[in-house]
Amino acid sequence: MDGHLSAEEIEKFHKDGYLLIEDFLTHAECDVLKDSCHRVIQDADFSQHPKVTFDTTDNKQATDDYFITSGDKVRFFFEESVFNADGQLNCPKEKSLNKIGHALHDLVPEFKKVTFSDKMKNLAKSLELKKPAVVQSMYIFKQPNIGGTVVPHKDSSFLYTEPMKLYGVWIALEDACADNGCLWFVPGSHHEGPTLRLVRKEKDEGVTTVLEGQPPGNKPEEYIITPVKKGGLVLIHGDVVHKSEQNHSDRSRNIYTFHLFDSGISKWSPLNWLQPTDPFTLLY
Ligand SMILES: O=C(O)CCC(=O)C(=O)O
Repeated sequence: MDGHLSAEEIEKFHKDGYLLIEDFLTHAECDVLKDSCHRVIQDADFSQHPKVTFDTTDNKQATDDYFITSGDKVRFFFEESVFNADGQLNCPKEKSLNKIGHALHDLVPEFKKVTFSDKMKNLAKSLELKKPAVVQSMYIFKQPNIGGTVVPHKDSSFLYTEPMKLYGVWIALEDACADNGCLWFVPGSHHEGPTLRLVRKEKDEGVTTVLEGQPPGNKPEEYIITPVKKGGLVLIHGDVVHKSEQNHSDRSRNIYTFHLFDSGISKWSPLNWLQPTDPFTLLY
């Protein structure tokens, strides 16, 4: 796999708003990212760490300064259920995290290597992106049994560009199946823009964000389950509706994801929660 898409794959992506590419990374390449993430966690001191959780069902985190200023950092976000009443972790730290974000692609060499690889450049070239800029990256854990739901959403609700030229790259570092919380998509839902926007508001005491509008209202039967084997990549159009369920299994479902937009032909919204401190790094 060298990253180039066939004409059929490109057509399918434009029709459905998402595309599964099997075996994009080798198992060894996946393990390098998992090991690197493990090292980042082991090196972190969580004892004095802010207890910021990440739960897409309530959006509390998005008003938090720790979240809003995480665009150029490696920051840790916890699952809801991992703290005792005294604020201490009730499980090993590597089992407590919901995700790490949002600058792994810039700050951690192993993630940088995969993000800016020739394969990834070929993928973007297949989509004829003029000046793709990488805006954020995340490692999502979906911990065994407690890994939380990601509610139905379009990524464009959070990372808006005008016109919409946002793409998500989502790589399974372990098998993602029905029972450990794989992705579900509403094919074709990318033909309409978002009905919900997370909007940045400057206030006297700092920056906050507000959700404006309504989340997507698709019926359960419109969603197509998308299991992905370790190493598979899902290309996600910014406007396609997708979600994932809680992990009900004893197996984790670790993934690496990042987003890019075509800065050659679209503009980054000044209302996005994420604003570059330095110019976003270009893929090419
Ligand atoms: O990995 C997941 O469960 C959801 C990821 C997702 O929806 C996103 O990053 O937009």
